[in-house]
Amino acid sequence: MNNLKLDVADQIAILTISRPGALNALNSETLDELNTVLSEIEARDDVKVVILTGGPDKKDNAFKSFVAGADIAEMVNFSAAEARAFGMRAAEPFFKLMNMRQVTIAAINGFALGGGCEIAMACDIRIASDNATFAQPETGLGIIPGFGGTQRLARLVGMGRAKELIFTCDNIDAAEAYRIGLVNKVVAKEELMDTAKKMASKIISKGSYAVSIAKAAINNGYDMDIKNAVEMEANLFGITCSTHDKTEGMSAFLERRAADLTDF
Ligand code: CO8
Repeated sequence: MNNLKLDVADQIAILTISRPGALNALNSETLDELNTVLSEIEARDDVKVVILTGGPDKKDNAFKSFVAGADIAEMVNFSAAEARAFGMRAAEPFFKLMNMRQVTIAAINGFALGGGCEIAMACDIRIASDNATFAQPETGLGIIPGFGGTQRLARLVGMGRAKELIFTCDNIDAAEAYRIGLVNKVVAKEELMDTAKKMASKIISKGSYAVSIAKAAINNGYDMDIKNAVEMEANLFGITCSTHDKTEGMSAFLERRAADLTDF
């Protein structure tokens, strides 16, 4: 991979977007690499959580950007058809982040602008460093958020705030992103990766198959009417009741011992 780095340890995959000369902006090659590597990760039983983050900048090697957006130099001459294809090229890996059986955490270590904010929103959980900046600057470039931003931002922070951010292109800092519900947590930048890994380890300590089924239940039910959604949940609950982990987890509780949860 030219633009991604993958490190796996302790059942956690750290996936680093690394385009040091472009503040990790997403070009076609990066999106394709992301699509491939996410499929490979989903097939691995030794990875339970994926942490997505940004690599250092080339100028001073400092971690100042998560992802500074889609690659403007690539987009500048797009025809309407090429732009649509580019949007769909991102949609596939973004849906993988959202729906893969592993939990995905965005560790946002700086600029999360345009497509950077959008890829973070495709993850299950967002943790930001206190130097992170968020914005949807697209309308200032004469385009709209095209990597799912008009849809996912409204779902996360509500329609009014999403419209304000998209219409004004305002930058917001990590504290404001937390206040409006765009991120789950804000920590000092030195603590970002440790915090993300600690959360990952806590998630891994639970029943991994149950976590992945809970993720599917939340995602699938979100856009359903409540009656069908609760029925779908009951069906998935039934599936979790047929697992080794359910027998082991409940027996361990009754026998006052630690559970050995192994399903995935
Ligand atoms: N694309 C390409 N290159 C970029 C991008 C980007 N999004 N952001 C930064 N770079 C490059 C710069 O051109 C520069 O390259 P070089 O050194 O060769 O000139 C290098 O990264 C460093 O950037 P700066 O010198 O500008 O660094 P500063 O610290 O001065 O500024 C900023 C940092 C404020 C982040 C600034 O770089 C900036 O404003 N970047 C653009 C942010 C932006 O507008 N992002 C949104 C892009 S549009 C988008 O994401 C649309 C998504 C949906 C597309 C759907 C298509 C269908």
